[in-house]
Amino acid sequence: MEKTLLLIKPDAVQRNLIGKILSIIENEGFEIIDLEMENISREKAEAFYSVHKDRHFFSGLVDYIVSGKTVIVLLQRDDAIKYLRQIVGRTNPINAVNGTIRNMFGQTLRRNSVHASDSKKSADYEIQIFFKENT
Ligand code: FUP
Repeated sequence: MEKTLLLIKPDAVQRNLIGKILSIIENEGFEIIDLEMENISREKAEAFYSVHKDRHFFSGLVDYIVSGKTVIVLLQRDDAIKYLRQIVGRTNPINAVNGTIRNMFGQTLRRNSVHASDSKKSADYEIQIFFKENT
């Protein structure tokens, strides 16, 4: 079994989509092994997105993720990282395949409803930011 991290971002929390998104996740065979809802601090957000720190969109991305509550979900499943990326869909909702989470709920490139770890290395890094006791 493999672990991965899902964030339900402020745009989706504000539109009352937590239940719908978690229901999709559970129906796809993931086990929710831990879950928290918080206003992510700027410090944690900058660490979480540090891979993007030199990109033009970094400050806007950090401002957005700290703008409201986020649900942070630790998941487990066979092939969890790749499978979650598949059901989440492409980064920009405009490009996301029909039926994927970002296709159904995403609003813009930034307000794309969810985050999913993109590799084993980033999953390990992202999980320890929020769930130190699970690493
Ligand atoms: P993803 O792994 O699909 O979440 O996408 P990236 O790691 O490429 O981007 C991280 C986040 O930055 C995305 F959720 C959307 C946001 N982003 C912008 O806000 N503007 C951009 O120009 C590119 C990405």
